[in-house]
Amino acid sequence: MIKKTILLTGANGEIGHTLLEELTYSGHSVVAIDLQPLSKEHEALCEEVIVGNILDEDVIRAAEKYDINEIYHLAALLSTSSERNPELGHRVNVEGTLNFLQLAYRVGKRIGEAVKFLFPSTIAVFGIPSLEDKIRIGKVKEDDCLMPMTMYGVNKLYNEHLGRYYSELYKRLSIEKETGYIDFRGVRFPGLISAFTVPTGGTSDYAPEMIHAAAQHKPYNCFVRPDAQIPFMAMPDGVRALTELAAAPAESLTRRIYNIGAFAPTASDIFDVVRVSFPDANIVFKPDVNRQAIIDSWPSDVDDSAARNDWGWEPKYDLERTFVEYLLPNITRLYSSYEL
Ligand code: AKB
Repeated sequence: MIKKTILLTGANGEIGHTLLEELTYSGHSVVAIDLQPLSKEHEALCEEVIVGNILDEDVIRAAEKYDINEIYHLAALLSTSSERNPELGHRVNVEGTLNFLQLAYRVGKRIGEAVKFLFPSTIAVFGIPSLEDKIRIGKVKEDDCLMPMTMYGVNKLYNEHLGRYYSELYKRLSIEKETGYIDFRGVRFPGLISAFTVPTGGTSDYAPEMIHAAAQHKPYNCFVRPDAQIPFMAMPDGVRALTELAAAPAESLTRRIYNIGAFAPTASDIFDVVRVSFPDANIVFKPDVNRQAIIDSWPSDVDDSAARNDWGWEPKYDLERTFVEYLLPNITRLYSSYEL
């Protein structure tokens, strides 16, 4: 294995923790960025932790001194948070990404090789006008229904184009060769479910919130209808998707952005599985009209055949395996250690 230097933004977030562990256990050197300091255990895994805002030039400068081979740019303001503060969402999601694309370009030029830029995009880039259409359309392909209904979806779709632009077209009118310094690749994540962290500010949060509340014997008001349906994925599969896409030979890739799927339960399917493990779970469906509308605009599932064909994507966890093998053992241990 060749040891790489990897820059990880949003290291303290939902995906960040698991990805940091995975990258460092695989022997790579990780420079982490987050608004908040990392736990002592996570900090110990890193070459350096830069605590600060991705919009701050000092933060960019501190990261740029490293000869970075790969960037996993996870820092973002999720869909509900961006909908509550669209201008802030735009600044964090678009200006933040632009900062790191420019950093990747400068580092790539300095070290003379393309910096791989791994980008977590989202099913929020899709926008379906009505529930009838959602049912009729079923699984969406990458280029279908790209009419996002949230600031977050708009930002992420634009970032996908920025990544393509910086990889293929940036400064194309200059005399010197200026492309080839960034190799941008991304997956469109469905809702992610982690045993260790509960996301903040997303709209797919009802699934992880329901599960974590039940495991802590806390009541939970689910903010979507029982029939609400979008795709979900267990965190280990999500992290593996990013690292497998990073490792894929460039010749095998036919696109820069891929759909990835795993399972597509309704909220009531999740409720049923939760109740098997936690029969006393106190979950009530109290739909919030606005958050429900966001979920209704996202597809019920994705067609991920391009990822399967090009780089062998295959989820290991369906809903049942996510519960039985990943969530239950870890979540029970997590909350029983809190009770000690
Ligand atoms: C959100 O709900 O905003 C995210 C997403 C689906 O991208 N989890």
